[in-house]
Amino acid sequence: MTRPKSKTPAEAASAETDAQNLVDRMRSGERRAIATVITELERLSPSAPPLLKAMQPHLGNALVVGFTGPPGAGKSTLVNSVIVQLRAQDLTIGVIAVDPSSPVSGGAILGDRIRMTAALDDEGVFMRSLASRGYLGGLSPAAVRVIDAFDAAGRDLILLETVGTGQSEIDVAEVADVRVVVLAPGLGDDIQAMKSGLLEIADILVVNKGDRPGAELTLHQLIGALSIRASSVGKVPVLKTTAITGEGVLELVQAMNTIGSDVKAEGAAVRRRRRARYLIARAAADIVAERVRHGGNEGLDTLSDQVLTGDLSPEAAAKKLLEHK
Ligand SMILES: Nc1nc2c(ncn2[C@@H]2O[C@H](COP(=O)(O)OP(=O)(O)OP(=O)(O)O)[C@@H](O)[C@H]2O)c(=O)[nH]1
Ligand SMILES: [Mg+2]
Repeated sequence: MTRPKSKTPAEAASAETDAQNLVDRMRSGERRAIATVITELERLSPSAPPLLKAMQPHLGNALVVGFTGPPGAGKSTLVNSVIVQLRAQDLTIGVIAVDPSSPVSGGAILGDRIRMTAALDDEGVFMRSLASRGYLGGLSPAAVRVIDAFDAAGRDLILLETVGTGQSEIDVAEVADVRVVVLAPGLGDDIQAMKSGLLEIADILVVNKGDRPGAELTLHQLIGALSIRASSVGKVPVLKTTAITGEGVLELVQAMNTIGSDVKAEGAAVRRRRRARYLIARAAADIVAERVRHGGNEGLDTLSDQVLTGDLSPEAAAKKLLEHK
């Protein structure tokens, strides 16, 4: 294998200038520049480090709003309605849809394009779909880099859609400034949500498909479920929307703004640190998975034997594995 040659100082300087130019063009609203930056960051290409460096002074202004919930609850349709409202206020938006591969709607990126029609032909909206494969339906570290690209491009809001199953809801909780949990009447989603911990992470709870029978019932069940949690009473708005008509969406946007301004008051550093912390946790998990996968690791073999013989608990072995350099 040939090692990549390290850059000469002249090459490094020119890479820095190129990155700076690209970031400047992105900040002036040039769509092709945004697309290029996102692609380079997603791939972690050689130009990614200078780009990240050039983006640094411009990070921390955008509000990241995560939309999560069961497949087919109407997240994409709702995001589309939210975009319409935000555009009426002249705010610029970046949208990240993590391809859910949902069996309900087919989960295709194409489907999102159809439902997010507000994003088409509008200079103020830039949409990017990402695959979640390989991340247990969760968010990939690439999604965080796309958030940074939109942030550096000066977008006011970044809307992030993920399916709330397993890992992804936790990921959304970690990287989003405001977490909107979207449910719909029927299908027992409400009960499932309570079990799966979706309620735990919600800053705003939405019962979408308000036009469907059972919407009121679901709304009251949720308010009931929240009232058991003293910490959530009066803090988590429970709203009803009909994404296909836009009903209730203005109230949702108002709630997003109210919570968003509280979060923004924490300062950009707090929010960016949260994103960095998530990336570190993800990288750490990858390192551990890699160590475990690689058989023939002497330390791991010894630990496995000790667990087998009962000399070590799996938890104690895991701690030792983490200490192992
Ligand atoms: N009746 C009714 N249907 C809706 C509403 N919102 C969305 N839908 C429909 O519900 C279906 C699923 O909507 P999506 O927006 O794709 O749902 P999603 O949560 O993004 O789905 P996944 O991304 O696959 O998890 C579509 O057929 C929508 O037209 C609503 O307010 N009322
Ligand atoms: Mg969707």
